[in-house]
Order: sequence, then C-alpha cells, then structure tokens
Amino acid sequence: MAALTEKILVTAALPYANGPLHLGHLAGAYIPADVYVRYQRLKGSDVLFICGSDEHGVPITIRADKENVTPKVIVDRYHNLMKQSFERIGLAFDNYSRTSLPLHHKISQDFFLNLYNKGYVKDQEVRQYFCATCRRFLPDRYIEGECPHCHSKGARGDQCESCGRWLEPEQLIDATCKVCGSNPEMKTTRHWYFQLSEFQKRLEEWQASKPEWKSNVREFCSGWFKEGLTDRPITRDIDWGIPVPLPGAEGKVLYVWFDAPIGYISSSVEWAQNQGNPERWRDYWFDPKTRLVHFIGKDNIVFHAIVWPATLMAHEDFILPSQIPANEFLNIEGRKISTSRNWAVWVDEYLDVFPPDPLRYWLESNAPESKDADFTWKDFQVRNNSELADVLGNLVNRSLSFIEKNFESKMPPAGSLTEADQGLLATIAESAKCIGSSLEDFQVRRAVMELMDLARAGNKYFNDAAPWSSIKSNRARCASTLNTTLQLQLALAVLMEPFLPFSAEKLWKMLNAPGSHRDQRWHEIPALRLPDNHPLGTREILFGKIEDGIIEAQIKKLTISD
Ligand code: B3M
Ligand code: ZN
Repeated sequence: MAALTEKILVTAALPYANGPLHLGHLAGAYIPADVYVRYQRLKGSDVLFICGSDEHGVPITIRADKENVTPKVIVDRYHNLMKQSFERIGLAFDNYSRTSLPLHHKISQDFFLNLYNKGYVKDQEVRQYFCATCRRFLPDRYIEGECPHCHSKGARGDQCESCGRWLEPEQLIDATCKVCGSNPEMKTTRHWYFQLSEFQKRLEEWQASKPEWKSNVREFCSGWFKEGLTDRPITRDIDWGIPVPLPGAEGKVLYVWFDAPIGYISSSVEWAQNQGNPERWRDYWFDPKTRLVHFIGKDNIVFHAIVWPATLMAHEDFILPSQIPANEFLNIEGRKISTSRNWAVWVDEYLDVFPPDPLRYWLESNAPESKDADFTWKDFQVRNNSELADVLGNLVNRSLSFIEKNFESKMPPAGSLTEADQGLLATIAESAKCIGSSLEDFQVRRAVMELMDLARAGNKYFNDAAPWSSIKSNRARCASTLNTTLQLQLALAVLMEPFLPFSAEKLWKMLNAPGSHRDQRWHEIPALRLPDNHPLGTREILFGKIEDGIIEAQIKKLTISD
C-alpha cells in the first residue's frame, strides 16, 4: 500500500546571530526538528526544512556595543559559525538563510505595507526613554534597573531575569542606560502598532480547533487570551534593522519579532531560487494542504502561536501553523544556561572533541518535552558507554566479527528459520510502527527508547541463540542466527537515520548494503533483506567508549564567570 504523500513545511526557530550555538539551542528546537524531518523524508513525505540566522534586534546591537564593533561584524561571525555547527551536528536543513539579506528586507517591507494598507498597522505617539548622553531612544533591553516585583538589581526593560516577570521600561526603579549608565528621560516618539486586539476572536476560534497541540502551548495562549490581547508596536528606534518603508519613519526599523518569522518565508524563497525554480516556495506557503510545523523553545510561544498567526491572518494569503511543538529548557549540571556568564556547552567546542551522534543521542533521550532537562557530562558518558556502545555498538561488533572469523565476511545463508528467528524479524515491523507513531506525535524521547529496545531485543536473541556454541555442532543453525541478526541490523541502519544519521550511514556501509539507507522507505523497512553470501564491508567500531579523563576535562572547562 503506497502511503499518501504529505506536504510538510518544517521550520526551526531562527537563532540570534549574537553568539555560538549551545546545547540549549539544540535541545529545544533543532534536534527535535531534525529527527522529525529525517523520519518524514524516509516516510516519503514532501518536506521542506527551513531555518536561518536572526540578525536583527537588540540582542545583536548589544553584543556589537560590548565588543565595540559594528553589528555586521557580529552577524557575519556568528552566522557562519552557527551554520557550520549545524552542519557538523547533522542538521539537514533544505536552506539555512539569514535575515540581513536584501531579499528578506524586501519581503518584510512588503509584508509590513500589506498590513498597513489594510489598516492593520497604525501609528501612535508614545512616551519612551531617551538617553541624552547617547542621544538616542532606548529600546527595552537597553534599560536596566531594579525590578518592581522582586527588587533584584539589573532587571531589563522587558523582563526581570530573576523573577521572570515581563516588564515595561517605565516600571523599573532607578532606570539607567545600559550603554553609558546615565538616567534616561521620557520623551515623545512615534511608533507603528499592529492591531493584534482585532484578531483575538479569530485566534481563539482557530486554536479551539487544535486540541492536539501540546498543553504547554495551549495553556500559555489561554493565559494571554484571558488577559486580552493588546495592540503591539512593531517598529523601534534603533539604527540596525529593516527600515520602516513609510515616509516620516526615517531612522526607524521594524521590530525584530516582526521580521524574524517572515524569515521562514524568505528562506523558502531563497531555497526556491537556489533550486532554479523561483516560484516553488508557493507550493508550500499557499497550499492549504501543507502542514506548517514550527519547532521552538518555550520562550518563543507567544510569538509563534499568537502574534505570528495573527499577522498571517492579516496578510490573508499564507497558510497558518498546523503544529507548534515547543520544548522546555535544558539546564547544564543543575544550573540555568547563561551565555553571558559562560555557563554553557558550545556545540563547536563539543564537536572538536567528540563525534556528533553521542550528543544527538543524549539530547534525544532527554528531550525537554514536558519539563526542563539537565545535562551532565557524567550522564552523557554513561549513556554513550552503556547504551550506544554496550547495546547498539556491541550487537553490531560482535556479530560482524563473528562472521569475519567464521563466514569469510559474507552473509551467512538464512536456511530454515526457527520461531525465535521469525520472532525477532517480526519485532522489526512492530518497532518501526511504534517509533513512527511516536515521532508523528513529536515524542522523540519515547521514539529513541523504542529504537534502543529493538537493539536490546537483538542482543537478547543473540545471547539466547548462542552462535558460539552452534558453530561447533550445527553450522547451518549458526548461519541462520547470524543471518537473522544481520537482517535486524539492516533494518536498524534505516531506523537509526532520524536519530543517529552518521552512525546509520556507517552501519549501512559496513553491511555493504546497496544504494543509500536514506533512499529506503519507512514502511518497507521490515521487508529489507541482504541475500545469502552477500559480501560485507569493512568492520569499524560504531561507538567508542568515552574515558573518565576526557569527561573530567570537560567538567573542568565549565566555570561560571562574572
Ligand atoms: N531569534 C529568539 C531565539 O533565538 C529568536 C527566534 C526567532 S524565530 C522566528 O530564541
Ligand atoms: Zn546612554
């Protein structure tokens, strides 16, 4: 039965290009998205996987000010570094773009004008902090002061990091300019507001039709609906960003959270252009049969589940998100990640020491799906050594080395299969089904456990069949055992692809299986077979053990800086 081809447009949040990629990024949005996409490709779905760097906004200018360089220097540096880290960890984007591209500027300005011309964007005079020393208006994050709720110092104009409450800059006690430290004054300025309040009813109705959304997303939104949606300024007084395309708006730029999600569209447009088929992106964004899936971290929920869908409704042409799998956060060794205090594990530094798959495996089996997760180096070592190496790696290694010794590295003939042999082969179909349905539900943790359970079943089968003793008494029986074990591994090589793509490829090659494991189809996995006497490839260690010393060096590297 041929599966119906589904069209799925998958996005992962556009990371700010203001620092290197760390484990928190990977855990929340990128690894879950990548697992889902790789699975859907094997299923035969028509998937477009889109991402790019978010290069505007105050996070970028603050970093630039700190280093005394231009924002351009910052975004060039980190865009390239992140892009490279994504590649090295195996993120299979169809396109990784960046929001500083002229293409993106144009698309965002057109989007803004579309909404403005329909009356969904209106200007308003507002009072805002102005720093007389720096001679500029201060956006939220350029203002610091004492939190009016918990009274901790250093709260930002938009949020207090200690108590987590959202703030307005004028609520801060003893507000100061983050750049020069002087007390800013209130002055009048003009901003353009998106009429979000007009969309509350439609948004509520739309979300009522999404009972399958994760509870964290639905609860978050109903909280916002209860408070009542208010119109939101979508312009800012800074000199880095996309110019507001209206007369009288000189010196103002679009708010980064207005242009960033439009980056999903412009990255798709860029992809289509690179394909030599510039209109192709429309097949996804304008076709109501496309499922639009946004993978994000929980701090981005309001933008993706409320503000962005409302802007899409206002524009009228585009499809709306169909799923928003939002994950919780990852802590490191019991502490909240802090990039400014260097409490983080950086992906590029990890990859200089370790292969990508063990990290992917840890992040998958500990995905912060319903609560925050805690990464510890020790647990990373345990998972690698006692699961990847001892279960999956061991199954492969001991059966292949046995065949090397006793069957000249050729596939031992299947012969006649016992109930136990057939039982193991039947488990493949069950596992493929379970893993698939977990992934359809965005349950990566459960899916990767099910994968590992299948490898465990393989080891148990191998132990029970004891080929080291049947080789002496019944060579044909022994051959059947090895044949069955290897057929399982052929299936595993494909089942591993969403989770452990590098090792999946390695295993496929070790089996010298024809073509690529990526060209297989999920529903055909149970029927995959290597023929009798098929020559196997070169055996390699699939997962090496990680020694204590290496882990201790990593733990030492983690020090909090002030
Ligand atoms: N850059 C925030 C973040 O990295 C923001 C996401 C944009 S997604 C359109 O968490
Ligand atoms: Zn100042």
